[in-house]
Amino acid sequence: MKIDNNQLHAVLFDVDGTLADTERDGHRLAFNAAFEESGLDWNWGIELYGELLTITGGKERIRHYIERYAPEKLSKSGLDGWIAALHQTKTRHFIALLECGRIPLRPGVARLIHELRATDIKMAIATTTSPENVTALLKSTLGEDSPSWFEVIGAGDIVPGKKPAPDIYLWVLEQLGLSAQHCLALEDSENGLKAALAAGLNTLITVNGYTYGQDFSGARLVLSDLGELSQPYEVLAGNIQNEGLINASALSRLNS
Ligand code: XBP
Ligand code: MG
Repeated sequence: MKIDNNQLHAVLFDVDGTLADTERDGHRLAFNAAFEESGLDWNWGIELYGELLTITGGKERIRHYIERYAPEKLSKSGLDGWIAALHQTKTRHFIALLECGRIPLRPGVARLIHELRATDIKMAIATTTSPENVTALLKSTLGEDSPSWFEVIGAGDIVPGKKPAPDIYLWVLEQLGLSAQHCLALEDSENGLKAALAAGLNTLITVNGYTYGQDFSGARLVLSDLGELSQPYEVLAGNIQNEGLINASALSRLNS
Protein backbone atom coordinates (compact mmCIF):
# COMPACT_ATOMS: atom_id res chain seq x y z
CA MET A 1 0.00 0.00 0.00
CA LYS A 2 1.37 3.42 -0.91
CA ILE A 3 0.64 5.96 1.80
CA ASP A 4 0.28 9.54 0.59
CA ASN A 5 3.25 10.82 2.49
CA ASN A 6 6.25 12.97 1.73
CA GLN A 7 7.43 13.11 5.26
CA LEU A 8 7.42 9.73 6.93
CA HIS A 9 9.97 7.23 5.66
CA ALA A 10 10.53 5.18 8.81
CA VAL A 11 9.05 4.44 12.23
CA LEU A 12 11.56 3.82 15.01
CA PHE A 13 10.17 1.65 17.79
CA ASP A 14 11.41 1.54 21.35
CA VAL A 15 10.96 -1.93 22.88
CA ASP A 16 10.52 -2.04 26.66
CA GLY A 17 7.24 -0.44 27.65
CA THR A 18 6.39 0.44 24.02
CA LEU A 19 6.11 -2.85 22.12
CA ALA A 20 5.28 -4.77 25.29
CA ASP A 21 4.88 -4.18 29.01
CA THR A 22 8.15 -5.93 29.74
CA GLU A 23 9.34 -4.21 32.89
CA ARG A 24 7.16 -5.07 35.92
CA ASP A 25 6.39 -8.70 35.12
CA GLY A 26 9.31 -9.40 32.81
CA HIS A 27 12.67 -7.77 33.43
CA ARG A 28 11.96 -7.27 37.16
CA LEU A 29 11.18 -10.95 37.67
CA ALA A 30 14.21 -11.95 35.62
CA PHE A 31 16.50 -9.74 37.76
CA ASN A 32 15.06 -11.32 40.92
CA ALA A 33 15.47 -14.86 39.52
CA ALA A 34 19.11 -14.06 38.66
CA PHE A 35 19.72 -12.70 42.17
CA GLU A 36 18.29 -15.86 43.71
CA GLU A 37 20.29 -18.12 41.39
CA SER A 38 23.45 -16.20 42.33
CA GLY A 39 22.81 -16.57 46.07
CA LEU A 40 21.98 -12.90 46.63
CA ASP A 41 19.19 -11.91 49.02
CA TRP A 42 18.22 -8.91 46.86
CA ASN A 43 14.60 -8.63 45.80
CA TRP A 44 13.37 -5.78 43.62
CA GLY A 45 9.73 -5.05 44.49
CA ILE A 46 7.35 -3.28 42.13
CA GLU A 47 7.82 0.15 43.72
CA LEU A 48 11.60 -0.06 44.10
CA TYR A 49 11.87 -1.23 40.48
CA GLY A 50 9.94 1.89 39.39
CA GLU A 51 12.65 4.01 41.05
CA LEU A 52 15.45 1.93 39.56
CA LEU A 53 13.97 2.37 36.06
CA THR A 54 15.28 5.93 35.99
CA ILE A 55 18.63 4.23 35.31
CA THR A 56 18.45 2.71 31.83
CA GLY A 57 20.35 -0.47 31.01
CA GLY A 58 20.32 -3.60 33.16
CA LYS A 59 24.03 -3.60 34.01
CA GLU A 60 23.91 0.10 34.83
CA ARG A 61 20.78 -0.51 36.97
CA ILE A 62 22.52 -3.25 38.97
CA ARG A 63 25.55 -1.01 39.56
CA HIS A 64 23.30 1.83 40.69
CA TYR A 65 21.52 -0.53 43.10
CA ILE A 66 24.87 -1.65 44.55
CA GLU A 67 26.01 1.95 45.02
CA ARG A 68 22.78 2.82 46.78
CA TYR A 69 21.74 -0.30 48.66
CA ALA A 70 24.67 -2.74 48.78
CA PRO A 71 27.84 -0.58 48.87
CA GLU A 72 29.86 -3.39 50.53
CA LYS A 73 29.98 -5.01 47.04
CA LEU A 74 31.81 -1.98 45.58
CA SER A 75 35.16 -3.28 46.87
CA LYS A 76 34.65 -6.66 45.15
CA SER A 77 37.49 -7.36 42.71
CA GLY A 78 36.36 -7.70 39.11
CA LEU A 79 33.06 -5.96 39.87
CA ASP A 80 32.34 -5.08 36.21
CA GLY A 81 32.77 -8.71 35.13
CA TRP A 82 30.67 -9.93 38.05
CA ILE A 83 27.85 -7.52 37.12
CA ALA A 84 28.08 -8.59 33.47
CA ALA A 85 27.79 -12.28 34.45
CA LEU A 86 24.85 -11.57 36.77
CA HIS A 87 23.19 -9.65 33.95
CA GLN A 88 23.73 -12.55 31.54
CA THR A 89 21.92 -14.81 34.00
CA LYS A 90 19.12 -12.24 34.11
CA THR A 91 18.93 -12.21 30.29
CA ARG A 92 18.62 -16.03 30.28
CA HIS A 93 15.68 -15.82 32.71
CA PHE A 94 14.04 -13.01 30.73
CA ILE A 95 14.26 -14.94 27.48
CA ALA A 96 12.76 -18.00 29.19
CA LEU A 97 9.78 -15.84 30.25
CA LEU A 98 9.36 -14.64 26.67
CA GLU A 99 9.64 -18.13 25.22
CA CYS A 100 6.81 -19.43 27.38
CA GLY A 101 4.61 -16.64 26.00
CA ARG A 102 4.31 -14.72 29.27
CA ILE A 103 4.72 -11.27 27.72
CA PRO A 104 2.22 -10.16 25.05
CA LEU A 105 2.49 -7.12 22.78
CA ARG A 106 0.62 -3.99 23.86
CA PRO A 107 -2.72 -3.06 22.26
CA GLY A 108 -2.42 -2.05 18.62
CA VAL A 109 1.26 -2.97 18.25
CA ALA A 110 0.86 -6.11 16.13
CA ARG A 111 -1.89 -4.44 14.11
CA LEU A 112 0.29 -1.42 13.32
CA ILE A 113 3.39 -3.48 12.52
CA HIS A 114 1.44 -5.67 10.08
CA GLU A 115 -0.06 -2.57 8.49
CA LEU A 116 3.32 -0.82 8.13
CA ARG A 117 4.75 -3.91 6.44
CA ALA A 118 2.28 -3.37 3.63
CA THR A 119 3.41 0.25 3.08
CA ASP A 120 6.64 1.82 1.90
CA ILE A 121 7.32 3.10 5.43
CA LYS A 122 10.31 1.27 6.94
CA MET A 123 10.47 -0.05 10.49
CA ALA A 124 13.45 -0.03 12.86
CA ILE A 125 14.15 -0.67 16.53
CA ALA A 126 16.03 1.70 18.86
CA THR A 127 16.34 0.31 22.37
CA THR A 128 18.52 0.18 25.43
CA THR A 129 17.82 -3.48 26.12
CA SER A 130 20.08 -6.35 25.02
CA PRO A 131 19.78 -7.45 21.35
CA GLU A 132 18.88 -11.07 22.21
CA ASN A 133 15.87 -9.80 24.20
CA VAL A 134 14.57 -7.93 21.17
CA THR A 135 14.85 -10.93 18.88
CA ALA A 136 13.22 -13.21 21.45
CA LEU A 137 10.32 -10.79 22.04
CA LEU A 138 9.66 -10.36 18.32
CA LYS A 139 9.85 -14.10 17.61
CA SER A 140 7.63 -15.09 20.54
CA THR A 141 4.92 -12.57 19.63
CA LEU A 142 5.09 -12.04 15.84
CA GLY A 143 6.74 -15.21 14.56
CA GLU A 144 10.18 -16.58 13.66
CA ASP A 145 10.85 -14.32 10.68
CA SER A 146 9.62 -11.07 12.28
CA PRO A 147 13.09 -9.67 13.18
CA SER A 148 13.73 -9.43 9.42
CA TRP A 149 10.76 -7.08 9.02
CA PHE A 150 12.87 -4.39 10.70
CA GLU A 151 15.40 -2.65 8.48
CA VAL A 152 17.69 -1.91 11.43
CA ILE A 153 17.76 -3.23 15.00
CA GLY A 154 19.76 -0.96 17.28
CA ALA A 155 20.10 -2.36 20.80
CA GLY A 156 22.20 -2.54 23.96
CA ASP A 157 25.89 -1.74 24.14
CA ILE A 158 26.55 -0.91 20.46
CA VAL A 159 26.62 2.79 21.37
CA PRO A 160 28.47 4.40 24.27
CA GLY A 161 25.53 6.24 25.85
CA LYS A 162 22.18 4.67 26.71
CA LYS A 163 18.94 6.68 26.74
CA PRO A 164 18.37 9.55 27.61
CA ALA A 165 21.47 10.02 25.43
CA PRO A 166 20.45 10.21 21.74
CA ASP A 167 23.20 7.77 20.66
CA ILE A 168 21.02 4.78 19.76
CA TYR A 169 18.62 6.91 17.71
CA LEU A 170 21.50 8.61 15.89
CA TRP A 171 23.06 5.21 15.18
CA VAL A 172 19.77 3.83 13.77
CA LEU A 173 19.24 6.95 11.62
CA GLU A 174 22.75 6.59 10.24
CA GLN A 175 22.19 2.90 9.44
CA LEU A 176 18.90 3.75 7.74
CA GLY A 177 20.53 6.58 5.81
CA LEU A 178 17.62 8.83 6.73
CA SER A 179 17.41 12.21 8.39
CA ALA A 180 15.41 12.64 11.59
CA GLN A 181 12.74 14.78 9.93
CA HIS A 182 11.64 11.80 7.85
CA CYS A 183 11.26 9.48 10.83
CA LEU A 184 9.00 9.19 13.86
CA ALA A 185 9.92 7.60 17.20
CA LEU A 186 7.48 5.58 19.30
CA GLU A 187 8.39 5.68 22.99
CA ASP A 188 6.90 5.10 26.43
CA SER A 189 9.17 6.94 28.86
CA GLU A 190 10.65 10.33 29.67
CA ASN A 191 14.18 8.96 29.19
CA GLY A 192 13.18 7.56 25.81
CA LEU A 193 11.52 10.83 24.79
CA LYS A 194 14.62 12.81 25.77
CA ALA A 195 16.78 10.52 23.65
CA ALA A 196 14.47 10.80 20.63
CA LEU A 197 14.09 14.58 20.91
CA ALA A 198 17.85 15.03 21.26
CA ALA A 199 18.20 13.10 18.00
CA GLY A 200 15.73 15.54 16.38
CA LEU A 201 12.83 13.08 16.11
CA ASN A 202 9.12 13.72 16.40
CA THR A 203 7.85 11.34 19.05
CA LEU A 204 4.59 9.60 19.85
CA ILE A 205 4.30 8.39 23.44
CA THR A 206 2.14 5.52 24.67
CA VAL A 207 2.29 5.42 28.46
CA ASN A 208 2.27 2.45 30.81
CA GLY A 209 1.91 1.94 34.56
CA TYR A 210 5.48 3.01 35.30
CA THR A 211 5.63 6.01 32.94
CA TYR A 212 2.14 7.49 33.37
CA GLY A 213 2.61 10.99 34.82
CA GLN A 214 6.19 11.47 33.61
CA ASP A 215 7.13 14.71 31.85
CA PHE A 216 6.39 14.31 28.15
CA SER A 217 6.92 17.95 27.13
CA GLY A 218 7.99 18.07 23.52
CA ALA A 219 6.16 14.90 22.48
CA ARG A 220 3.98 15.22 19.40
CA LEU A 221 1.22 13.22 21.10
CA VAL A 222 0.70 11.25 24.31
CA LEU A 223 -1.75 8.33 24.23
CA SER A 224 -2.78 5.52 26.52
CA ASP A 225 -1.82 3.01 23.80
CA LEU A 226 -2.00 2.60 20.02
CA GLY A 227 -5.63 1.49 20.20
CA GLU A 228 -7.63 -1.31 18.66
CA LEU A 229 -11.02 -1.14 16.96
CA SER A 230 -12.52 -2.80 20.02
CA GLN A 231 -10.46 -0.71 22.47
CA PRO A 232 -9.82 2.89 21.32
CA TYR A 233 -6.88 4.82 22.74
CA GLU A 234 -7.28 7.69 25.15
CA VAL A 235 -5.59 11.01 24.29
CA LEU A 236 -3.54 12.28 27.25
CA ALA A 237 -1.84 15.25 25.53
CA GLY A 238 -1.65 16.72 22.04
CA ASN A 239 -4.02 16.92 19.12
CA ILE A 240 -5.13 14.22 16.77
CA GLN A 241 -8.15 13.69 14.60
CA ASN A 242 -9.49 11.14 17.05
CA GLU A 243 -10.03 7.84 15.32
CA GLY A 244 -9.30 5.67 18.34
CA LEU A 245 -6.47 3.79 16.73
CA ILE A 246 -3.08 4.71 15.30
CA ASN A 247 -2.52 3.52 11.75
CA ALA A 248 0.04 4.34 9.06
CA SER A 249 -1.92 7.37 7.83
CA ALA A 250 -2.19 8.78 11.36
CA LEU A 251 1.58 8.41 11.82
CA SER A 252 2.19 10.19 8.51
CA ARG A 253 -0.07 13.05 9.54
CA LEU A 254 1.75 13.31 12.88
CA ASN A 255 5.06 13.77 11.10
CA SER A 256 3.83 16.34 8.60
C1 XBP B 1 14.88 -0.26 28.59
C2 XBP B 1 15.90 -0.45 29.60
C3 XBP B 1 16.47 -1.80 29.75
C4 XBP B 1 15.51 -2.82 30.33
C5 XBP B 1 16.23 -4.06 30.75
O1 XBP B 1 14.80 1.13 28.25
O2 XBP B 1 16.30 0.47 30.29
O3 XBP B 1 17.56 -1.70 30.62
O4 XBP B 1 14.89 -2.29 31.48
O5 XBP B 1 16.96 -4.62 29.68
P1 XBP B 1 14.14 1.59 26.87
P2 XBP B 1 18.51 -5.04 29.85
O6 XBP B 1 12.75 1.04 26.82
O7 XBP B 1 14.11 3.09 26.97
O8 XBP B 1 15.02 1.14 25.75
O9 XBP B 1 18.62 -5.72 31.19
O10 XBP B 1 18.79 -5.96 28.69
O11 XBP B 1 19.31 -3.76 29.82
MG1 MG C 1 10.94 2.07 26.84
